[in-house]
Parts: sequence; structure tokens; C-alpha cells
Amino acid sequence: MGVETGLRRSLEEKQFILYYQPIYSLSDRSLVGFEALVRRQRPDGGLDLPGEFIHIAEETGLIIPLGNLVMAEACAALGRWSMDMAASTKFSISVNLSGKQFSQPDLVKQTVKSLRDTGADPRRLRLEITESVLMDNPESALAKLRGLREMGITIGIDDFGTGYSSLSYLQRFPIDCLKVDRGFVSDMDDHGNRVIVKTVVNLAHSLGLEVVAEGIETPRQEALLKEFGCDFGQGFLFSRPLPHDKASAFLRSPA
Ligand code: G
Ligand code: G
Ligand code: MN
Ligand code: NA
Repeated sequence: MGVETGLRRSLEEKQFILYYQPIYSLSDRSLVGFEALVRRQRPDGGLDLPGEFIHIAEETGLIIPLGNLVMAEACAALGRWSMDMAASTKFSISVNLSGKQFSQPDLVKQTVKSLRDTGADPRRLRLEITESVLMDNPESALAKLRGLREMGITIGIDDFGTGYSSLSYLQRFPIDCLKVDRGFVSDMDDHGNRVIVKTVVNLAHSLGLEVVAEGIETPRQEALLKEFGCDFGQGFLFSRPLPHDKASAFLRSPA
């Protein structure tokens, strides 16, 4: 069976599920959200990571139905979990959007639909896009970001620092947060990478943006990021991505 046919079948057979990786405040290790990460549950019981199917989904356009499913499921989880949260509690779910998804003309409409269907609070939804996605078509990207943010949805720039776009977009686009790419975090023994991470944190704060570090694996990385004033972090040191029920339990008693 071809990969594309396989993907179609997986969609029909509802094999795609979300895992949730906890994101913490580095100052007090309180839970501030989850990043939703899609997986494919194979009939043989195995689990495929996005690396094995996202880019084919993108090429074939299947990323659109898959992305809608991810958005609907993430909003459903938000709706369910809102019961466990005080209104004042900082908590959001981050959903990754690929380029094709972001450039869909009805992205804002689809997102509104997912929120309405589930009663999820838009202020608890964060969308992650990469810088290149913004630069593809800056005019329409700007209009979309404005539409999303008017609803209270927040925007994070994923894999920050790995693209080649000019920094001026940081002030041109309405965004809320930068995610420092795992590549910089994992190699902070290197002086240059350490300086880059520190500089990204300072740049973000100077522009009024929050910073999330990805891929924290060691106490030393956590300590350095705290020292640099990085706001939030996620990574195997704290937790791997969790299946829905574990994430639910975790939300009730984060330990
Ligand atoms: O889940 P994993 O840790 O293997 O993620 C690998 C990559 O797949 C990451 O770059 C992540 O942004 C991407 N990814 C994970 N889930 C989704 C999703 O639901 N939609 C899109 N477009 N990308 C995703
Ligand atoms: O592409 P994006 O950055 O959105 O996706 C995050 C990816 O990184 C997911 O595949 C997730 O499972 C993975 N990840 C999360 N934390 C860690 C970590 O501490 N170490 C490594 N190696 N991968 C991680
Ligand atoms: Mn991401
Ligand atoms: Na990333």
C-alpha cells in the first residue's frame, strides 16, 4: 500500500491521536500548558511519530483534514479540561500548524468552528507556526494573525532561530511568544549556542514576547535557561509527551 493511501486509510479509521507534552514555568515549575503532538496508532499497536507522516501529509494535501482533526481534538480536550482549571489559571494548549494549513483561506473560520463546537476558551489556545510560514505571504499572514488574535488566540513562533527571515517581522506581526529551537538548547555547552539562547531571551523580552525553550533534557540546561530569564520550558527532563488520559491525570495533580 502506498504511503498516501495508508494516510487516507488512517484518517478514515481514526488512527490519529494527540499526545500532550507539559510546558512549565521555569521560575516555579508550575504547569502552564501542553503542546499537542499528533501520533498515528498503527493497527499492530505501534505508534508512528509525525516525522514519518507529516511531510507526506503536507505534500499530498492530507494535512488539511488531518490538521482539522488535530484542531478539533485539541479544542475538545481544552473544553473537557477547563472544568479542572480556575479561570485565573494560566493554561493553554499549543497546536502546531504547517504552512499549507496556515495558508488555507478558511483557517480562521475552521478555528472558530472547533472552538464553538467544544466550548473551548480561545484564550487558552495557542497556535505555533514557523517564521517561514509567515514570510511566504506576509500580507495575508498579517490579516490572519489579526483575525486569530482578535478572538484571544495567541501565536507562538516555533523553531525560532533556525530560519533565515529578517528579524523585522517580529515587530510587524502580532505574535506572543518565541520557542527557542531544541537544537540551541541541546548544545548549550557550546559557548556560541549559549550566547544565542541568551540573546533570543533578551530579544523576546525587549519586544514584550514570552519565551519557551524546547527540548530541555538536563538540570544544567534548566539552570542556564533560568539564569537567562527564559520564562517557560518543555522537554524530557520534565516529561515526555503524554497520552490524553495521562495528561488529564497530570492536570489534576501535576507531579
Ligand atoms: O511529536 P514529535 O515530537 O515527533 O514532533 C515532530 C514534529 O512534528 C515537530 O516539528 C512538530 O512541530 C510536528 N508536529 C507534531 N504534531 C503536529 C501537528 O499536529 N500538526 C503539524 N502540522 N505538525 C505537527
Ligand atoms: O517540531 P516541534 O518543535 O514542534 O516538536 C517538538 C518535538 O520535540 C516533538 O517531536 C517532541 O516529542 C520532541 N521533544 C520534546 N521534548 C524533547 C526533548 O527533551 N528531547 C528531544 N530529543 N526531543 C524532544
Ligand atoms: Mn512545536
Ligand atoms: Na520546535
